Amino acid sequence: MKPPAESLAGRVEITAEPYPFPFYAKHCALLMIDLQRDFLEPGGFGETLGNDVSLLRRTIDPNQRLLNAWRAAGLTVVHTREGHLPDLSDLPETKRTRARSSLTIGDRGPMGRILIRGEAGHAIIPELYPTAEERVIDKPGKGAFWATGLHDYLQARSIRQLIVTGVTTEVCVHTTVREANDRGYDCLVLADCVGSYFPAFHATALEMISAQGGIFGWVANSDAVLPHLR
Ligand code: C5J
Repeated sequence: MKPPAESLAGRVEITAEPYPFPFYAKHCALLMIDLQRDFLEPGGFGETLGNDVSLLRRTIDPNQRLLNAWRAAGLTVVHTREGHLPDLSDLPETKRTRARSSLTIGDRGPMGRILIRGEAGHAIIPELYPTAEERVIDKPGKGAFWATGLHDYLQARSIRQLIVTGVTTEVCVHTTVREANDRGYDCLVLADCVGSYFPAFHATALEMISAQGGIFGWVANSDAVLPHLR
């Protein structure tokens, strides 16, 4: 998807792999995937699956710096939350029965019912909490485009590019980047702002994005973006 011609004057190049990302700020949204208590705090979905949630917490500071700069620049921010309706009507049986431990989605844990909309664990972490003006997309799947209005929302705002952050790198971030790629968005994934419970998966997932000439998109660090927001 090419940005509208009148925006070309706004193009800057962000240092990235596999080559510089052509950044059109007015046509780019910051897409923050599932930075929820259920994934980053003890007692949530991530921990019930046996994961060390502290591994994701290194993403908080760089995401905060980026979000503050993005807000100050007046650009579009979209947050997503993975979760299900309280009656579980949007939860496929396959998802309920896999990725479980002693508890599964909908069971009661220390932060309320696991991965259920409106429960304490479903909320975005306080450090990155959305403002009232920022769009929050609730998604029942791993990808942010499936069964949500995200594509329509972005199209209505002439958004053609996404800077993607959040958790986890190889699950919801990767699924979303693949969905976005198929819909014609250019995606830049920020390595320091995405995280995984599995460091090896994180590294490989990022390589998979920028390999083969950027088959799914670009990878950089947030330091490469921040100077262009001032
Ligand atoms: C997972 C996600 N890992 N947000 N969800 O189940 O990546």
